[in-house]
Amino acid sequence: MLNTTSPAVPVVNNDGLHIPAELAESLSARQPWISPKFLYDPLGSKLFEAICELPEYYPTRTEADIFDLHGPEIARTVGTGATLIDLGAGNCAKAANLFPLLQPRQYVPVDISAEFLLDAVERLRQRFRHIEMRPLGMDFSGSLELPDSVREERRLFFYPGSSIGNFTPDEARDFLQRVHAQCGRDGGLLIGIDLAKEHAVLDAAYDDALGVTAAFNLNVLRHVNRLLGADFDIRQWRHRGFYNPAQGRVEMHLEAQTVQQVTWRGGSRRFAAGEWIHTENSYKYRQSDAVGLLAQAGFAAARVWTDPKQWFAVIYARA
Ligand code: AVJ
Repeated sequence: MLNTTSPAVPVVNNDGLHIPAELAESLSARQPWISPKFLYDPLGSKLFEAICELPEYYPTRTEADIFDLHGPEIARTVGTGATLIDLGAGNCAKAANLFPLLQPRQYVPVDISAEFLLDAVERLRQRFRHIEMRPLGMDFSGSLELPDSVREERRLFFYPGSSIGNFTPDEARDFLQRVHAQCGRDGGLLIGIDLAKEHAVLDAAYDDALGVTAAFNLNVLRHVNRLLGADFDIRQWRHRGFYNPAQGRVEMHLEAQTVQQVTWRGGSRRFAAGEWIHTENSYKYRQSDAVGLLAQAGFAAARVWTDPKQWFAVIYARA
């Protein structure tokens, strides 16, 4: 858990590995990779906010349209007065838009980007004084242990934006199982999942004309430089973002533009010109597969809402 109250405590992820050790290991692998959770330092979270404004990046807009169109029906389905646990809350904007409809009793936004989250919650507290807010700065990708301060009554997990796409389908099932285990008896999960679509739409969404996604991806190297004391030269790397049809996922990579030696605390590696570091997967699901995944994770009957183009699905799965 990333401890937000005592920064002197070494940051440990949920495999019990210290984050620098986890990073050094993945950078030293035969096929080097960096977990997408490291995209979210304070600047990375802001760059992701900017991505959500891009014309090419349809998921945020499409999901918001679904909530605009079906909000009242969604609220009737999930009920009001819940403990709303927002996984990967970021700027908390998606949940805040639903507050008037869902009227949560307690709001628990969770995000690895703790500093960014706490800023957002400060502003939210001014707007919604009657909702009890318990922000948690933690990495929930490995385990999902919630402190006792999180109410156990009527837990509604909220996992919007297709963040589930960062997991492989197997990992996603395991993760959803852990969410299910935390739901309690009359809880549930409201999740946004990006659907399979025309490849050109996906390619543009993850390699936009302005280069915001490129900046978002490259920024991970700045974050790694700080976390690991590494000396990545950002100018020597190039963003790659595209749909991989064989895997059913968008992939982001960073491509070395020249041969280079990168050094960090306790290690170093030579990258060949043209070598790639894999930084993100974003799986796209067919609606039936998304519903099947929730069932495999132990959830009961699901309700699905989509947009007219069927680009995105909002699903409520009862525990
Ligand atoms: C936050 C993981 C849902 O996969 O679309 C946006 C992250 N990466 N552009 C996604 C992202 C590149 C986003 N998620």
